[in-house]
Formats: sequence, structure tokens, C-alpha cells
Amino acid sequence: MHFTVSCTVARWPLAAAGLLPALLLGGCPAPAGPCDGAEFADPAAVSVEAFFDREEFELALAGFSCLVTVDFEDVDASGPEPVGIESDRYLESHFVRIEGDGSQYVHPDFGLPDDFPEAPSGTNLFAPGPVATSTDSGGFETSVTFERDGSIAGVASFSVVFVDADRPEQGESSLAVLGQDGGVLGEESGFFAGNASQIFLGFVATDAEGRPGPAIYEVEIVSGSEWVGLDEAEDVALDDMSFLDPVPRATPGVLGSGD
Ligand SMILES: [Ca+2]
Ligand SMILES: [Ca+2]
Ligand SMILES: [Ca+2]
Repeated sequence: MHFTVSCTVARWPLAAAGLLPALLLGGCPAPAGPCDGAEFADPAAVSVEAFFDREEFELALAGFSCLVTVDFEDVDASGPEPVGIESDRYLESHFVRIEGDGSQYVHPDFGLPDDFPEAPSGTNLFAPGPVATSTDSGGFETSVTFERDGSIAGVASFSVVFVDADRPEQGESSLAVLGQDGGVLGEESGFFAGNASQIFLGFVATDAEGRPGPAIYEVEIVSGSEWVGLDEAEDVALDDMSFLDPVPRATPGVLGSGD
């Protein structure tokens, strides 16, 4: 079973507001054909593959729709303190909910310029809260889900960039993608590189013919082992959460049961 979805870029106000260049820099391949009418595979018939190589990831999506990217550049975080954002900040514009352990923050370096000298896109990075206190080392886990047209939704790909994952012995970072029933479809953990490194990691769900299918309903991200600005154990920030057009689960006559 195949089904279609429209995904004209103009629907996203952020693109219209001048963020399209950032979106393109964030890894959106030039669509080989029109986004409207793109054919997704049946989510039940797909398997999931991980990519640490951005080019290979984009190749797996080649000619298929365009990626949507949350690059956090719309947040004014030019002051010294991290800026809190709501988990539904990108719900209307991107159909995505980004939820930290208790809160969510954006800042260029979270007070650690040696670890975060530059962002993968623009100047802003993301990190989950809560901020560390004298008795609590704060948050380091993020849940990403998708909602559209009043329904939870699935995506055929998800990628994110981990920044400064350089102390795995103090806390492993990981990325897991979950299916509609909450089962883990794919997971990578323990990856690391040098100080201030930027590690791309993406998952693509495809059928046997390589056609992407919207099988990913939730993404769980572990970024380090403490609030990103604590500087005691493993501090890791995130940027550029990208995914193919979310497809609502309950689409009568398209997904069948729609339950
Ligand atoms: Ca950014
Ligand atoms: Ca570091
Ligand atoms: Ca680190």
C-alpha cells in the first residue's frame, strides 16, 4: 500500500520568514521532483537503517520529498543565559513536539565556549532541561514526537547533530527511533569524537524497494549525562533536528484501520 502527502515548503512560516537558507544548509537535498504527491511506502513494510554519514543519509532519501529542519535559529538567545522554549514551539510550523526531561533550552554555547565554539547551523544549539541545581545535575534526555491534523504522526526519517560528545566514559549519548507500538525500531549509542566535534546521526525507514515509509512515531535522544552547562561530567548539545514530512496516523481510507 502506498499513500501520498503534500509537503510544499511554503506551508512552513519559518521558511517564509527567511529561514529557508538555514533549512537548506541544514541538509535538505534539492528535491528531484515536486513534493506534492510524494508516495510513501506502507509503514508496516519498512525496516530502519542508521547513517552517520550525511551524504549517504541524503542518498537514501534522494528524489523523495524534502527534509524539514528545526535549527533553533528563530530563538533570540543572544544574551548570556540559555533561553527556555515551550515543547510545542514547532508544533504548528513543523508538526513536531520537542520535550526535554522537564524543559527545553536554546543558547549558542551554554556558557562553555571551548566545548561549543560553533553550531552546526547558524549560532543556536538546543539542550534539554532542567538546568542543574546544587542538588540535581539536570536534564539530558529529549523526546521528539509528531502531531498533525489532530493525530499523532509518523516520519520516514529523523536526524540530529550531537555537539561535543567527547566523554563517553562519563555518559553515553544515544538516539533511538520507536514505532507506532512504542517498540524500538533502531538505536545507536556510545558514539563519540573529539572536543567540540559535531556528529551527524540519522535513521531512515524504507521498504524493500528503498522507498521511505513513515514508521517512526517517537525519537528518544540522550545527550550526555547532565545539564549541558554544568561542566562536571559529559556535556552534549544538539542541533538541526530534520525529518521527512510527518504523516498523520489516522487517515481514513489511507492507512486502513486508522486506529
Ligand atoms: Ca542551529
Ligand atoms: Ca568537550
Ligand atoms: Ca562533552
